[in-house]
Amino acid sequence: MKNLKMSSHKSGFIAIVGRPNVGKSTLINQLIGEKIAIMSPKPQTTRNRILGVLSTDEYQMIFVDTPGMHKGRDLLNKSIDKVAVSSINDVDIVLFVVDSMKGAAEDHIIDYFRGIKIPVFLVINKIDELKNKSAIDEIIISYLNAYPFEGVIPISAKEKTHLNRLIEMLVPLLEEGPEFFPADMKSDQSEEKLMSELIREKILYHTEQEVPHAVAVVIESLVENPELNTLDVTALIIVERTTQKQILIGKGGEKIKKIGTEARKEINSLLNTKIHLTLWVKIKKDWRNRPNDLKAFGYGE
Ligand SMILES: Nc1nc2c(ncn2[C@@H]2O[C@H](COP(=O)(O)OP(=O)(O)O)[C@@H](O)[C@H]2O)c(=O)[nH]1
Ligand SMILES: [Mg+2]
Repeated sequence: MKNLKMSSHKSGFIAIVGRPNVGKSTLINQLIGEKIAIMSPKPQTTRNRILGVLSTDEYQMIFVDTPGMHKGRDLLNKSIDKVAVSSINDVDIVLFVVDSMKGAAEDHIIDYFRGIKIPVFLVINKIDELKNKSAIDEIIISYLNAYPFEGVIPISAKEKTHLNRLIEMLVPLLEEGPEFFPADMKSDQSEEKLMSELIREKILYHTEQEVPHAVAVVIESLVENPELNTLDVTALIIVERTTQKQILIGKGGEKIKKIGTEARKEINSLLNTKIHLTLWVKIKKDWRNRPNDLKAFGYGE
């Protein structure tokens, strides 16, 4: 039976690449129908590669959300950039996402495509924000002059506009292949990683300037509490300096409390488990430049 299914089943890996903030994580979440990647208006929200799996009887699309490509200075940024670039080399199709509000072609990312032989689609996101719809034509022309894209599609990831069309456009390019993941699996992220990412997302929303970049979150312990039927989660928030710790904690502990409440609510509903969340803030000087710290906090290989 399995062989019969294999013979007509199609599958493929599809990388979602582009500058920070264009909506890559929003797109993968909407395509999968579940929040697997955190999103925020801050650049560098996504630091790791995340897989999102879309399964039907006929095919399986494995989307790869990547950190935005940019030139970083510290070791964390270099590691993030490496993740983004190497993910293009391991996939069957690339979706190059751009922001419709930002206008013309982005050359340095397009340069990465010149060396690869796989189809690259241009996905123009955030069209819900465009007042002048004919502006799209100009954007398309400028990009097509820069690179021979396999196809072009304007979308709004936020409002799910044209996402079905995007999927239909990809189906014919899938090749015969197995189910790489169980049909009910939506992401390769562990629940632990997802929890730490959701906490980091709330921190990104409530802090400014250098703080979001200086933060890492690790889950220190997970203990089931059978009496209350809860999961007791303790997470460490790592920052680089005392001032950052003070900002995170806030006056009278107000900010950290807010972050904790928002994170707990979302983890509760996402994992369908009642959790009790304890947050600790810890200073680890210059962790973004220390290979061992990077590894311990879940970055790099
Ligand atoms: N108006 C609008 N905003 C969007 C859309 N897609 C994403 N965004 C917003 O753009 C910001 C960055 O999104 P995110 O998915 O984190 O971008 P990434 O850095 O490329 O992964 C967030 O504030 C999103 O809410 C869209 O289709 N329309
Ligand atoms: Mg992202």
